[in-house]
Amino acid sequence: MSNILRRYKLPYTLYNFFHKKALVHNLKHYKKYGIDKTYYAPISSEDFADLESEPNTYDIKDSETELPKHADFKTLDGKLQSELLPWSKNGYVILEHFFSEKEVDTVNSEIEDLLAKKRVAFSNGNRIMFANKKSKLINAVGTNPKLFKVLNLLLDKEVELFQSINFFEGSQQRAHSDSIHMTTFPYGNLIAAWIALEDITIDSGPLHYYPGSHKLPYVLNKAYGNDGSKYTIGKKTYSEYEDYIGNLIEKNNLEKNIFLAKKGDVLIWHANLLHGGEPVTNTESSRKSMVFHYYAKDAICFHEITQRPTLKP
Ligand SMILES: O=C(O)CCC(=O)C(=O)O
Repeated sequence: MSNILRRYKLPYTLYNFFHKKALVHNLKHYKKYGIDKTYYAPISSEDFADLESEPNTYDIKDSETELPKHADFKTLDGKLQSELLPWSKNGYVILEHFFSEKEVDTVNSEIEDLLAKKRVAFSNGNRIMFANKKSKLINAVGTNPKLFKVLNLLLDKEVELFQSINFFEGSQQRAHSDSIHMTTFPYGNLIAAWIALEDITIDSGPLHYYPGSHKLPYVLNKAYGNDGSKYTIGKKTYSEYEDYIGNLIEKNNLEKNIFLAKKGDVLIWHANLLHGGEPVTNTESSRKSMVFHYYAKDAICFHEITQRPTLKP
């Protein structure tokens, strides 16, 4: 699609019209929130401007004191329990050695194999999207029962795997919140699990994140003047969004943490936690990692920038 056409909602709407099966998931939630919309119509935060967004449990209650009361929490081992407690305060948790070296090695060989067989390919420069749809093994890692239990606990609701992204190199992405890409209503019904597929070095463009940034207001189209019109999506470029976030970080004096993960470590982040990738200072270095994004099952799912409802498998 040409860049001019990309700004119009009509081509997306037509595409959506022919993908009903992947889009009907929103309909029952539209009804619940009194939104009068077809499965193929554009959708953005503008549609919820008059509605109150219901916060998730640990956005209003402190996970430190409340999680231990949960029956599923009590089934986890002590190390994992203590790793989950600061969720409300920090907006992320780190699970050290969650996956064994052997499990990670099978993922790395599977990705190599998928690439060799041309079942997956790099897109957006340096990432492999949706390998979970091509590989039972990758899908099984993303739906690992212990990981699922943790994600369900942190959101206090049932989640479903949406996508995987694999990297061989650092993303070098500037800080952003996933809620601009994979948006939900109520807000905050997305959660991500990032897995180190090797020991990560400082020069390879490690993941970075801003503890506590999930408590800032959600930055959606309106905040950075990207509303668009009845027929068009917003005009702002993605780097204008990133500049807005950069200013927000500065204004709020947010501290940046760099995740020098060990192979098999997992970092789970909140839908609104600001994160990105450090610059790669050694171009010879690899940074093998895989991130899974999950939606809560009971939310409306869409892509705020392009105002498209999410296509679900
Ligand atoms: O792995 C990275 O460097 C960033 C990944 C990321 O931003 C994301 O998956 O949302």
